[in-house]
Amino acid sequence: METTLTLDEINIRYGHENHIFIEEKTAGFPIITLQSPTATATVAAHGGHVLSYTPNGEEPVLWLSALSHYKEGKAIRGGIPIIFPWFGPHPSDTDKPSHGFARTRFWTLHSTRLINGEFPQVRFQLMDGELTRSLWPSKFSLELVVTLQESLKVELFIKNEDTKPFTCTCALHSYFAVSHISNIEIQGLEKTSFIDQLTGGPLKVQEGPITFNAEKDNIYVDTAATCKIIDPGFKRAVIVEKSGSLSTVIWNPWIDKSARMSDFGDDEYTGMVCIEAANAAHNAITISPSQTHLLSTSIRAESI
Ligand code: TA6
Repeated sequence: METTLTLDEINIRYGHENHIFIEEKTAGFPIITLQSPTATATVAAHGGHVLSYTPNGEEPVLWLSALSHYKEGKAIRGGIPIIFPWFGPHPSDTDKPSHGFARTRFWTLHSTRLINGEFPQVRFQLMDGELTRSLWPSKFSLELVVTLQESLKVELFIKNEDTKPFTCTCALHSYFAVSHISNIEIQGLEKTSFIDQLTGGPLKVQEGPITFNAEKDNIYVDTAATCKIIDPGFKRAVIVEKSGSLSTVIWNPWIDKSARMSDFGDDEYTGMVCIEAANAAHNAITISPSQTHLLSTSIRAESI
């Protein structure tokens, strides 16, 4: 999005009446709204960050902290942060930002379109630059495509613009709204091996559906499985499909970790859970020059 355009000019160029419009949450913090016949989604240019996805007349499907920051350089707490080019703490330099830099930069609005006259789609881009190269030497381009149809589809195209291969870890770090963390279960990862980030140590194996009664921070590995949140309190299941991902991260901070995060309300942990389409740990990906890796997730809610 050219910063020289006024908001009105941006809406003339990229808006579609009743389906796509751009406004500013605060000055210089543009947010694009996508409206289909059955749902609404919003995406911030900052971080290429999907903020919300709400089927008409339903509870929001994605969770967003009431205490989130909305300013350049700070990751938004909730929605779908884009994690690139490393997942978690930097492997060797603790001075570098956790979860890489893609989620704390302004992305460029590339284009919008309306599919079949009713399903909105927006495309953002992020290219390497001086700052990113000071943190990670490789040349890259990221393209984010968000499409609102029967589901919310989020596609991250990771292209190697350099002359030699690069290896990265990445994730679509989705935060989901739930009625109460103690009353849900996550199906789909039964019998899957995982790294327990809280204890470290050898791989564990998931026995049965995932339930919660304490902090949980698991990286399930070598899995392309679809996950399903069963939420009796909201009388719904949330189906989380993915592609181009061999790790799934499941996280709830519970009480103590919530209290340590300034952008996370002390009691907010009861209303959220993360199911992240990732490539982490030994599922890191290596992309050859001029090649592109597609990481995507599709989300929808169904009544139960
Ligand atoms: O997704 C799990 C995780 O790696 C947790 O360890 C926790 O740190 C979470 O990401 C959020 O990280 P952030 O840097 O956004 O506070």
